[in-house]
Amino acid sequence: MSTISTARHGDILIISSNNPPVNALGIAVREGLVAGIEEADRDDAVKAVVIICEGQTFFAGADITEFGKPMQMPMLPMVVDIVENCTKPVVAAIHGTAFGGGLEVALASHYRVAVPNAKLGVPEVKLGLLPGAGGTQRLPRVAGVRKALEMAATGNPIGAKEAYDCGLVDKLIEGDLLQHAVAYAEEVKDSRPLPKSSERDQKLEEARANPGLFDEFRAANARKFRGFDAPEYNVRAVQAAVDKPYAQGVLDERRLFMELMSGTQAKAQQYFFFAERKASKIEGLPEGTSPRDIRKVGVIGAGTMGGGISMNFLSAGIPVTIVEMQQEALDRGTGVMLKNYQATAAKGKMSAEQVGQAMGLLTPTLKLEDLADCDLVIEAVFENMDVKKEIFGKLDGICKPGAILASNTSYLDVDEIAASTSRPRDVVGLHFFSPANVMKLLEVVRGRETAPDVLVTAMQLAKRIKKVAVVAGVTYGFIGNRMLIPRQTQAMQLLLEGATPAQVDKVYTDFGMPMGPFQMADLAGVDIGWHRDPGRVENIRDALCAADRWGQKKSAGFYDYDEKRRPAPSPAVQEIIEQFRVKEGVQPREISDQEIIERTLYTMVNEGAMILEGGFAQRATDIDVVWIYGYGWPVYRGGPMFWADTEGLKKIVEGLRNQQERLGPDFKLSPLLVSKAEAGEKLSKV
Ligand code: 3H9
Repeated sequence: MSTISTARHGDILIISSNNPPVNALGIAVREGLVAGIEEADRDDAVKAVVIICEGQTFFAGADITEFGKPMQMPMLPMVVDIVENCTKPVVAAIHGTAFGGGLEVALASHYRVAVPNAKLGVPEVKLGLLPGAGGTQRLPRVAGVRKALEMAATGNPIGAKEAYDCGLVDKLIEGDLLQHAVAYAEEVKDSRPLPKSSERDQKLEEARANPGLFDEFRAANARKFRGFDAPEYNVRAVQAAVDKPYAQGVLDERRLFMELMSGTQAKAQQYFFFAERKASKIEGLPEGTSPRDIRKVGVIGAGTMGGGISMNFLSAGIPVTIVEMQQEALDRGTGVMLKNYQATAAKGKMSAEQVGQAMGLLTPTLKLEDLADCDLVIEAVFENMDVKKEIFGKLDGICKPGAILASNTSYLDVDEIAASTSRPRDVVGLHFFSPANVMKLLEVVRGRETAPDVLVTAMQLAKRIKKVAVVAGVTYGFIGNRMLIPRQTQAMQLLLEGATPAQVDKVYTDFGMPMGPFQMADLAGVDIGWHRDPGRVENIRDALCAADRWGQKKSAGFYDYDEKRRPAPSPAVQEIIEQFRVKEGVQPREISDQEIIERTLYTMVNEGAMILEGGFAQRATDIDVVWIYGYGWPVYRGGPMFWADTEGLKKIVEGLRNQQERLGPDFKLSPLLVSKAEAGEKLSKV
């Protein structure tokens, strides 16, 4: 069956695309569209055209897999011009997602009709790009400059109703889309002149009268756009639509598009697009493995983690039984959950009714036995192997056969936990990241004996609760936290040798991270994992904890905090650091930013390579997904493995070798990293 087919409905020509999964505008679609429009132009019997797509969606954009390959004619900008210049009225019939190049085809059509649940957007900015087929010039002319700016620079789509309200959609269709689109085409078939988006000017007037609008938009979004190239390019392209004639604006758009396309950020963001989608694919599963049915979930522990984890399921409409040991802790935990929901409702992101519905699915209890009918139980108590083993031993006796028993441990050996049950095949790690109701990442820890269907269930469930799941092997800290260890160790060591927390953290924020290692420690709690003996002070961290400097929660950690939680360098911390220098006989020296990068980021890359070597991650892209979704690695740097490739593996190995002595006797270079560097290969391809 051909990708694009045409059919007649009386005097209306229907051009229909069938290019699963998302009707991307690959070469066959582009050729077919042109042929369809030519057919309409040629044939006097055709009075109007409907462009429609089969399957899940209208064209979801250019075919991203073609990027970076030699361009094939006709290119999309030519195709949309051909659509707009068709001598018969063209109606775009939209369902699903009219995204990117897809919306550009719709904008070039003379009319747009859409079903109410359709979404329209130009998400190119999320791929480090801008709409490059006239979208930045036509969208402001059709939807208005403010709307176009917002859509192009953020990449967020709008719903069909909003699109109708701003003039982007001419008619909302209830019922059969094709039938109504054909009827609409009949209505407009004799209407002339044809409304060409590129010729419309009226909606640009407001912005022409208010040239400050663009700088206001930049200022209002400065934080969100920090570090990214593409949002500013999108703003400039939309500005060109206002400042210049259409023909000139299109040339500006093309130039800006090509500049972005050739940059590293676009490559990183496109790499990440595919990395994220690859993460859900599990290697080595028997064919046809089907998931278990999860209708009811149990969560043990109503603390910050347990509460956050529960909210994910409640929000997805899955009932949760939550267990605590004391009534007071149970009440506190469920109270926090309700408050969190209410805060979301106050922001208008949830209705009071939805809050009621979610909380109505929650059953708080003090009895572990109440988990007997749960299909999945997630343990979220504190990190102590003995406690976890005891709980899993009890669950083994309580839970129904086939129930999945999961631990939310962030470091501990899932195999050892599994061995405390008689059903290790049903045990899996589900490592949520804090705050668990917000963070998108889920590490699914595959134990030695974890059954394939348990793994499949976990990955599918992650989708249901809107998480991005990555499979990790059993190793201390799994993927993310294991890589954090050398980074935190070296960051602490750098303090001793002469750096300040602020200097180290600034290297990270300049790099594009939301915070550095010490800001992160203060946020998470400096006391996490502390032995709790103020008399035992063996390192800077112990000293901070002993001095009650546990981080933001105590308004003191590596920084001092004011009542608005704004950090300031702390003389007390500096004194503690100096005491340790004296104690260990360390002479402070000037530390360069490059050394901070080599000792904390290069070591992370090295650890990532060792994780790959050990088979604890399925692929390098998974490591990058973990760091982008779990730790705020800037997506425009593509994750630590991708970044290492852009930095150059030879340079990384050299940097690590230069630092070898300072990295200490336990530091080992990853043989995989070295061999890739020597062979001139890439790490992110593993
Ligand atoms: C553009 O248009 C540039 C132009 O302005 C200018 C050009 C000159 N191409 O996400 P899913 C694959 S840039 C190729 O899991 P969902 C995807 O990899 C483009 N492949 O489904 C996956 O493959 P696999 C602007 C694509 O239902 C499969 O489709 N457009 C493309 O959760 C299913 O994807 C965008 O950025 C593509 N454009 O979500 C839209 N899109 O099964 C990007 C998807 O092998 N796409 N695939 O893993 C999306 O946002 C979502 O895919 C969508 C569906 C919402 C459409």
